[in-house]
Amino acid sequence: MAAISATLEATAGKATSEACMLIVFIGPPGAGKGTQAKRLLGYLGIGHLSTGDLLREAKAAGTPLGKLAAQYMDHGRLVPDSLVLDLVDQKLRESQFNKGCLFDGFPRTLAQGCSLDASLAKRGTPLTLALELRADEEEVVNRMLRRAAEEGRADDTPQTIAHRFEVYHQQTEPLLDYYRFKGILSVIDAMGTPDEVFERIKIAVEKRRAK
Ligand code: B4P
Repeated sequence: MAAISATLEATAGKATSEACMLIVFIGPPGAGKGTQAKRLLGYLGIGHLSTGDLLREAKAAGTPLGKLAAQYMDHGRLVPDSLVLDLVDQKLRESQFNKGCLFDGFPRTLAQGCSLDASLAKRGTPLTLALELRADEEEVVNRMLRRAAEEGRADDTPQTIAHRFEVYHQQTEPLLDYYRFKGILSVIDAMGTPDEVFERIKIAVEKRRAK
């Protein structure tokens, strides 16, 4: 946590002098966070920080952190906050985040959300928007089972998917009230084609920009 603050403080001058968009994507597994992130990044030209991607890269590279993370991910559990926060800190050192960041799949617990807010408060650039991607459980389970058939991702088995939903309801959903209370939550209907969902996201982003 202290390390994240130091990193963000180091880039504070640059970030505060420009319109800095800091957006969080929250949604159940398979809601399309990664899919929509790619589209939104092209639209806004800000940096992308996906903790899921970072953890999968660490796992594929066989780093000590990756090996440890795999023990949680492969069973549909959240990787411990301390590991995730260290990873985020390292990534945020990159200059691609000076103009803003799309946090994809992070934060996923209230503790992660509070750590992020404390860091952002120090550099005077609070989160701009939290986007909740809301989709029917049956639909997203089918999406992940299709992905399992196409990509063979280790955590896309029916049993693990069920556990990831439990974890989402218990540990991640409380963040929605947290952001609602702060007045920055926007709920996006994530049913429909990726293009339809993206149109809704663009409207929410532009509404926020206009404020
Ligand atoms: P993530 O990588 O964040 O993945 P996800 O929740 O499974 O998927 P996402 O919502 O991004 O769905 P996607 O676009 O891929 O997390 C994986 C694991 O990493 C976690 O379970 C946890 O163990 C660990 N982890 C990550 N972040 C963490 C953190 N902060 N703290 C602790 N642990 C953490 O879409 C899914 C599929 O649907 C794709 O195949 C896509 O092509 C398809 N699809 C998407 N939108 C569609 C649409 N509109 N219509 C039809 N198909 C669609």
